Amino acid sequence: MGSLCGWLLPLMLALAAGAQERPSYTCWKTSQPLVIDGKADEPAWQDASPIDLVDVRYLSGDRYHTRRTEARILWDARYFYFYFAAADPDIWSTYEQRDLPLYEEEVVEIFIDPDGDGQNYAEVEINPLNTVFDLLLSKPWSQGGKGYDAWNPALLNAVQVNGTVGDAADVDQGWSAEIALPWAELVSPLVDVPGSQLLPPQPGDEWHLNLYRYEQARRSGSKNEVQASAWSPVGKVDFHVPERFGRVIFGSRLTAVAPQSWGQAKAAEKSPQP
Ligand SMILES: [Ca+2]
Ligand SMILES: [Ca+2]
Ligand SMILES: [Ca+2]
Repeated sequence: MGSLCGWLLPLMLALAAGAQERPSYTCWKTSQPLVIDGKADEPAWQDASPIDLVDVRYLSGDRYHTRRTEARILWDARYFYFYFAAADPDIWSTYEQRDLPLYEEEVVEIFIDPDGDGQNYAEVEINPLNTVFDLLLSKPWSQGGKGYDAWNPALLNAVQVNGTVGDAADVDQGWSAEIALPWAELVSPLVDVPGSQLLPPQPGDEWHLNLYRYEQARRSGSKNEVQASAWSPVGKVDFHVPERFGRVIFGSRLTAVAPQSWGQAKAAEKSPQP
């Protein structure tokens, strides 16, 4: 009995956590076109629910890094829109050509697995120099997946830097990124990303995705201190964990609804409101 409980109970808890305890987000449809300039000053962005990224390593979903990251998501008939705002006292990046390994430096990242099968997903990264790394994957690297960086969708992307990129002598405020991914670009002969999902999605459709950030505090003469953040934490510093992606439900209109972080969802389960 003891040995049975010893492995069965943790397994059941792990299965339950994987099946249920992931954040969800209602992604509202914007009726006004967005100006992709790296700024979220459009009314649609102001009404979209903010997501606070958490430390990717802790499944509790309630550990935050000192350099905070906020994200918002919107959609319309042509585009899937993402906005990140990253607090950062020392902004730096060096890569200026598409598909260089931006993840070695400072970057925000979007992973999209529309049908949630854990395979055939898209990865889009952008750094403070407005350089893009975009890739399709057949499945996670840990499962022998193949990556196709020949996928170069016609993104609209812009960043705003409140400070200077690459100057360690001054103190920066942070940087923001605004990205519009055309739905049509998810169709590729390289990898079947949409699967059975409709493009553009229909109101009520649910997709799986995650949002990440690498923030690297530079240390002279020693290894950088890395702060890795996620919308849905995965329990380790590995972003290729599609079974942990959060759930995005497409809404039909723009409205202000309080977002629910994963930590808040857990708290609500423990103490249901009357
Ligand atoms: Ca804008
Ligand atoms: Ca930094
Ligand atoms: Ca690419």
